[in-house]
Amino acid sequence: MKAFIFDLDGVIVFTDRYHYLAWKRMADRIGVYFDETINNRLRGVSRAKSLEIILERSEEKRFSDAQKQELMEEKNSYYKELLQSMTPKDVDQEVRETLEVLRRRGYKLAIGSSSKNAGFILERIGLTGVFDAVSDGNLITHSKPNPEVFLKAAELLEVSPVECCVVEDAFAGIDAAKAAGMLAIGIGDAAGYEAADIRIRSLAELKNRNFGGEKSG
Ligand code: B16
Ligand code: MG
Repeated sequence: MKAFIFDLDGVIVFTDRYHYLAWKRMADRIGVYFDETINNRLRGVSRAKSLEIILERSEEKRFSDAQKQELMEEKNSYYKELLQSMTPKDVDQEVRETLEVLRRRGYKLAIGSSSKNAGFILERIGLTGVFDAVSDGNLITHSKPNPEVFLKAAELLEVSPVECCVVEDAFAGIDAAKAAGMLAIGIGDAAGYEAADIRIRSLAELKNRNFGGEKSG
């Protein structure tokens, strides 16, 4: 293995509460029922697909593309307002340490996230310089479980897909990693997903395993 590709939300940092609050504010404004159970279905899912899931509960069934675009922009502006409160303290020490150890061992590190706000979040939490590449929702046309976001990360890192380990919390992300021909490591929700090649409870476990390809000396 030569590289690790990390999903962002649910692996490096936890912004699902902010996604929930922002979608809830939008849904309340247009009078559509939305709760935390429905929110669980949005994990790792693109913004457009998330909106589709929320609008399943709407009495008004026909929304034009322009209206959907506006609703997504409304949610995103609430979400970005909430992201403003994030600081480097939102990253667990264990996460920082693990990234540092993997880097010292000679692995390349990338982000593979569906989010179009990945760059902004990395800036807020002070991790911008830690990754050799950021593949995110702005670079792709197909969301997870399509492998595009991870294949793009491998391309940016200039490594072959079979040399990459993906760390993911969403089932769709594990499916995407497998479809990319990469080693899929499940954490959080995905630690209970049998399609994952390896299941871990905390990122620190990565330090205790040998993935091959480590720098000697
Ligand atoms: P945005 P990940 C995903 O991030 C989130 O888990 C998912 O809830 C969100 O809808 C998606 O990003 C798109 O985010 O609206 O910021 O573009 O887990 O792939 O890092
Ligand atoms: Mg995720």
